Amino acid sequence: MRKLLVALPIVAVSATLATQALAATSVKVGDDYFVRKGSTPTVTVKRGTKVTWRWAGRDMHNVAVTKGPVKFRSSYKSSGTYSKTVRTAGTYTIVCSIHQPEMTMKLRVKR
Ligand SMILES: [Cu+2]
Repeated sequence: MRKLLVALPIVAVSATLATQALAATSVKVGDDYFVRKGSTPTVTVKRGTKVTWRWAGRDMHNVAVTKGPVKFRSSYKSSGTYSKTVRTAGTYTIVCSIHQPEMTMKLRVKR
């Protein structure tokens, strides 16, 4: 009985870590683009994915949903990351408020 009580919490923690590791993706925040320079990129993820935007340039940018089932936005900054776990399926139009409409991306969240 004593062994069982100790073992259960460890199993629960491992399962949580495995789920988080699988459902995560990274999006580059450049000067002045998301993912890559050129045409508007589409990033497709499954519902429940933790999306992390990583600032890679030198200029100030933010991440702001202008159209989509849920609105969210980061602060303005020139380095670091912003993460959002997306739980609602649909297509999100995301811009940098300073450099839109050039700096735009689509985030497609599948069921
Ligand atoms: Cu910007």
